Amino acid sequence: MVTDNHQLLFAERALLVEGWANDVVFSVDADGCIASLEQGVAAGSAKRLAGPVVPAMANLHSHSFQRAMAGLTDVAGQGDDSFWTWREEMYRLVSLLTPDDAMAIAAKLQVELLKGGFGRVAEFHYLHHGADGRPYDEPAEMSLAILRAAEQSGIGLTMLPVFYAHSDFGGTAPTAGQRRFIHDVDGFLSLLHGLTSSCRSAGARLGLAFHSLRAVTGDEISAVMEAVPEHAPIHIHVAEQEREVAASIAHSGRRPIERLYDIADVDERWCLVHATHVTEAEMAMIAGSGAVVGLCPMTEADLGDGLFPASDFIAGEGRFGIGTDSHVATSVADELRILEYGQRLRDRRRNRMAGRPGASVGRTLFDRAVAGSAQAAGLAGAGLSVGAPADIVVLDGSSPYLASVDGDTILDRWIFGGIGQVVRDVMIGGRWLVEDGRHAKDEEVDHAFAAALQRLKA
Ligand code: NGQ
Ligand code: ZN
Repeated sequence: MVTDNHQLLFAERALLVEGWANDVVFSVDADGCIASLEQGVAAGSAKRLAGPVVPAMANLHSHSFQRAMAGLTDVAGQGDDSFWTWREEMYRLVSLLTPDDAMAIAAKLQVELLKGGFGRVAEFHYLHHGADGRPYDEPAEMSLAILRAAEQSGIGLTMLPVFYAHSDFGGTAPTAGQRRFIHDVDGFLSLLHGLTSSCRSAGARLGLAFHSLRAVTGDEISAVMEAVPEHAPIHIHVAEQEREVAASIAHSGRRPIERLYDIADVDERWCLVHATHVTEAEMAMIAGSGAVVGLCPMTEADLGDGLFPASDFIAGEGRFGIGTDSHVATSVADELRILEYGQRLRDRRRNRMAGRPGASVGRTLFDRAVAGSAQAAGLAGAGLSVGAPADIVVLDGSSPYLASVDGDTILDRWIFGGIGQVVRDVMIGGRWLVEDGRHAKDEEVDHAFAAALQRLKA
């Protein structure tokens, strides 16, 4: 129902910023924001939503092109397969991708993410140049492909162009496989500034990233930081693999996270992606700085990274959010479930991420990830409240698993129940993008994606 350019929506149950509420009418204004929220009221003329309502989650870490290789790197090689042998296979895909491929894969991924309960994606984008390593005539060609994909899918986008200059600590020259990623400081800043207006007109947020301490020197970080716009989110991969920790210590005598805090004034703008190999002192430093740790639990498991001590980190009031990174999974539930399960497998105990007795693990994980992911994506707030964007996920109320429960148990069933496709409808910025499990652009997106995969196979 639409009145005065306002849409009225009714939910029997909704997870608002202040908690679960019953019989809620949301009024969504023409800008796609929640103009008012009334609880304990009759539906009246409002459109009845088909199940419990939760906020859409931001996905804080994506390399969208890697969706094309999901499930294609699980054949044993000659030696000791690792993150680094996987990276060689990933570089092979990098060598083949055109801007059209990148767009088709990103659009498909974004539609899948919407159906998995994500409303926004932070794209950690480092594939900048042509296959020979030379910039395109339009230097932002590859970034623009991501923006176009987001226009097609409708997902919220936080664009993070990545500065990448070297292959290892100490400013080592990049390898041939990395040539599509490389800038000097000036080249990177001109890409960043060039993207400002395209992002603004596409409604995307713009931040930036340093690929890793392997890929940039301390001096380069300092030079880029001088030119970073206020409030821009800043992301970096850090301490994901033990080899990186060893190389960091060999180079500077410091572990990667220590080294990062030596070099930069890390604060709430920062997202430390993975931070897998972290000491207690480093965890306290991260928590104290207000930075978010960007956990990508399915990819971290896939790549054999190791286990982030998440239960200790939240006990110390550390902030985390979730990303799908290489996209071997595309849903909120898969990421949160394996995050908890990793802690259980390590401890041989249950319910590790609940925080306090009596708390639902699903609710604890969901609330903290919603807040941390929004912060890392550069959003001013998180969750459903007056003034916030209407980024709404409607779970399937016709599922007997959900219809029979209430409150936090809805989240536990979704995350831990293994109950199939639970996300039914998704509204982003006041627009319905997924309805009854389908996206309006499914056919064209699938068609272009299939063609890209065929081309990449040939
Ligand atoms: C990436 N991905 O940049 O895509 C990395 C691998 C690297 C993950 N760390 C490459 N999951 O770190 O050098
Ligand atoms: Zn990554």
